[in-house]
Amino acid sequence: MGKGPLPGEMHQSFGQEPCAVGVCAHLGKDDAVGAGHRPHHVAVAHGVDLNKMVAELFGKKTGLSGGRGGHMHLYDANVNFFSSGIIAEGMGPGAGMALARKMQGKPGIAVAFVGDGAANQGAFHEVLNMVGLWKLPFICVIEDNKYGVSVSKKDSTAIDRNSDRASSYALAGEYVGGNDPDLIFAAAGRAVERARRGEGGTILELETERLHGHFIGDSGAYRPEAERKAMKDPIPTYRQRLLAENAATPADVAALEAKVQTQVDEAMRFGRESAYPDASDALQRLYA
Ligand SMILES: Cc1ncc(C[n+]2csc(CCOP(=O)(O)OP(=O)(O)O)c2C)c(N)n1
Repeated sequence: MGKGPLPGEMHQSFGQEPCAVGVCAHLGKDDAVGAGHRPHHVAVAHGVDLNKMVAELFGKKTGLSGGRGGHMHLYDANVNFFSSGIIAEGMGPGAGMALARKMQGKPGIAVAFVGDGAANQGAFHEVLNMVGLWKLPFICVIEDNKYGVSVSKKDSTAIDRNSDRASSYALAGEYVGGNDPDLIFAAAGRAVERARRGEGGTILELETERLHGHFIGDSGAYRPEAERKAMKDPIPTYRQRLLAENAATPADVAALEAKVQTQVDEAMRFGRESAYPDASDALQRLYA
């Protein structure tokens, strides 16, 4: 941790890709998206500039925030995307962006991605109350990977499904099991259409998997062996499904993977080869 070219620790999203893709496929540039401390899958799915995002992870001058934000604090105004290391921080600013759109009569909705742990934070409940009261075009997506660091959802949350809390806030609530991109896409479509029609917000809780530890270096030894073995990587699983259902040919899949690999290689090259910010830059953009 902290010894390689990436400064600080890294919270990865392996396994949670279906949540990001299934929701963001319904969104455009007018829609604001806020993510948490594990934001990269959501950022990529919402169209954040990949080169600048990777440069930001490397702490480089060409990064989204000039290397100041690091891997948790990503900001891309071009697509209305932000993320924060403060748990549930997407809620307040996200609902604010929904309120601004409603008051100014501007198009777009706001979506906040939070974890199941974040759903026990005060901001989650306070914000959802206002979202319900003011019928804001806002969706709270809970990525239920069943853990907050090393504490399991069943040891920290009074009810099985946070989506059941929706009626307390005059919101719609839906739970999607199975980390299935198609089911997530369908449920997200219902929530997005509802928000766009002005009918109010939704708690969309998505069962997913955190395939790795909480951060790089966390072995996840606190998880029962059987639970760890049962986890499935959704990407090869979906590839198999596409092929089995003849929705894509092996050549289609290979071409898509090659295209993505080229984009990733280019972003890595851009990030590695970019310069670090000048030391004299450290005190810029500070507000006292
Ligand atoms: C307000 C606040 N409290 C505590 C922390 C420390 N912290 C970082 S990640 C985390 C657990 C988050 O769990 P969850 O919301 O389920 O997200 P996941 O890591 O599973 O994606 C905590 C408590 C923090 N960053 N912010």
